[in-house]
Amino acid sequence: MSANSLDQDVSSVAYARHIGTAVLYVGTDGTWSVGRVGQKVSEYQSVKFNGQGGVHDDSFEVTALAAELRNDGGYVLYLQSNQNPAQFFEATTDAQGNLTGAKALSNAELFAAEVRYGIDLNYNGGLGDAMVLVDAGSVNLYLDGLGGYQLQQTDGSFRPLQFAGQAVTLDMLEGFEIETVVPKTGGGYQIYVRDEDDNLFELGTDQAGGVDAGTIHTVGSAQIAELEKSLGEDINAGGDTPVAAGWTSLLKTAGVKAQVEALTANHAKINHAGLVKIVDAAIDSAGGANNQIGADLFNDLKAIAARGKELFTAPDLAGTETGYLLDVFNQLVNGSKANNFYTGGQTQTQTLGNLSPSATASTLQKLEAKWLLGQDLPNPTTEGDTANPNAAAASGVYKAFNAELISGASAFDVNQGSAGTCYLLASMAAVAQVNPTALNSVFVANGSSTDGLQTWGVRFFDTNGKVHWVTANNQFVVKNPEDTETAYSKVKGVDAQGNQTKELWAPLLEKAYAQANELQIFGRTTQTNSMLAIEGGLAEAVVNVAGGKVTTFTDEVTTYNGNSILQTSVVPTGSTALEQYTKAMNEGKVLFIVSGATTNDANGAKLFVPGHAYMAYDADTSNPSNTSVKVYNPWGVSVSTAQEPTPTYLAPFDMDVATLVGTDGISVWISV
Ligand SMILES: [Ca+2]
Ligand SMILES: [Ca+2]
Ligand SMILES: [Ca+2]
Repeated sequence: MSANSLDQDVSSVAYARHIGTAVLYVGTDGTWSVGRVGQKVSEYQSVKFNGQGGVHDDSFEVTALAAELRNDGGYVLYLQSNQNPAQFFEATTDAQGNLTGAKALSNAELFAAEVRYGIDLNYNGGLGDAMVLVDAGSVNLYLDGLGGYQLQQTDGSFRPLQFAGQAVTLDMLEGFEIETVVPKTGGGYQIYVRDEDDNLFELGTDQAGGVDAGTIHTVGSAQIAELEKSLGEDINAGGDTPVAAGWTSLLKTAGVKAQVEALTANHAKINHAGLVKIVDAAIDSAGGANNQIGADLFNDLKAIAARGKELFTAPDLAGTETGYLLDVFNQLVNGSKANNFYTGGQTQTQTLGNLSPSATASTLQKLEAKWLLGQDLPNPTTEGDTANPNAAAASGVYKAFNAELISGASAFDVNQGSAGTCYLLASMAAVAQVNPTALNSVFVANGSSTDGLQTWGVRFFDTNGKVHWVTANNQFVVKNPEDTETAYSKVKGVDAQGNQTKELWAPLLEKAYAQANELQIFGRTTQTNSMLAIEGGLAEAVVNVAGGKVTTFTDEVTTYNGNSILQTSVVPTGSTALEQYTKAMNEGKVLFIVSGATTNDANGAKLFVPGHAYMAYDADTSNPSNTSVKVYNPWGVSVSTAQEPTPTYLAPFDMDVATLVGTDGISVWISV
């Protein structure tokens, strides 16, 4: 039950690293294989050098990023230097995976490859040499194709942001985000940068964009308020600009002003439907999809966002007000890491970009679709459940499902489909089972939109415990359009009386997790809006769904993925790990299980399989000191019946906590 085995079990099982025109697959030992989409994993070809397989990310000190199909039936591999992340290579193989050549890519060749295959190989947020807008304000800030920050001049030309004569790049500022740039009186710029703990820093540059190290200092909250006043900008996106009487007179777009005034008459608040009307009015007032929205409209939308705290209403299912609408409207208006791309349920993304005066009405419409209408559906492609050796790279199409969101939340509403999301579904099952009302604060019901689809606001916690929201609709992936069940988490549940139901919450939460992954908040290896990117994980999903922390007991404190929400603990003096798990179980805490080995019951039904996550719950909630749990497999309920006395696997099944904890290859994590 070492902490190490855990990491290999669920996080480091074999997985498809990229699926484009071909599949790049990484085995349990880290070796590369290539295959065609739709082939089974067993049919993939290992990548071979001089006839020998076993090539991995350290063999030549290059990490494989993607494989694509060549016209001659072979493959092309895109590779990144481990030493110098700015250096990329292209290698070719024949149809059997034998390496036939490799060359370093020039910047122009890197850009061409990005555009050709629609992959952001260097993670600058764009394809090719296109400039990516990072922040629109009195000075627009962009990233160039190589990830270097560029300040836009009033004449439209660009100046690179520099530090000690070096271009400042995205990589250099890891962990920091540039909030806003303003012109400095007397020339140059003031740049406001925020770190992951929300501390704000100010730094000054000279006229050429060179940072003067001597000017760097922190900015306190009182100063932020002063700055917001003087700049007229909501720097910390707090939405807390006071709503003064007659404030709407500053809105310059007639259609938007009229909507806001109608919606807020008699101090009424703006709900989701109202906010959609406002954005629709904004799109209409631009007068054509290809027209730029202009500074007036852009500033109007910013003025509404800046007052969001007072203007918006977004109660969760328990009736408690949330920051949902303010959060998503801020992403829409003030920019978001997730605005780099629009996926829309397709297998290839399009570049999108943040809103700015020069953005078109069509961009605004896409941002509305993404943040308010739940239409930016994840890329449906997955590699499949990695616990299943027959998994094949699969794609699918989206279809609307109409059912209740929740009918008696419980673990039995969780039925994993063919995506490798066991860790997420086990987490969801655990939260629903031990605290069914916890789900009420996860969702805001928006009702039906004009497209006839239902949407919900869906809440997640990031690795720092900060709340984020996305909007998700009731469309889910099916393998074939005529299918009546989803391909991934199923629209299938059990109500409080134990009757079969159709419920949407589990598939909604699974899909929304992929959407939120694009906000770069879960610390995952691939942070795209795709089902593939959320395959494989650990107990952190418990925290992403319900907040708090999770821990397991080992002989020393270890942090996983550099992530304090997932940290092992040492057993308190005078106690045992078994006592701690038993106590947690009886107190209604979440029990998340990672399995690294196969265990069968006496009749041969599977209890545990390797590389899979489970949850367990108190077998007797009326007894505060029982020592037995029921273990649930997120694959769904599967019990012994007269027709089928020995099903393939059992869920739920009974087990003593001591047996569970003592089972070879099992790790148990508890919420704290
Ligand atoms: Ca790029
Ligand atoms: Ca239910
Ligand atoms: Ca109990």
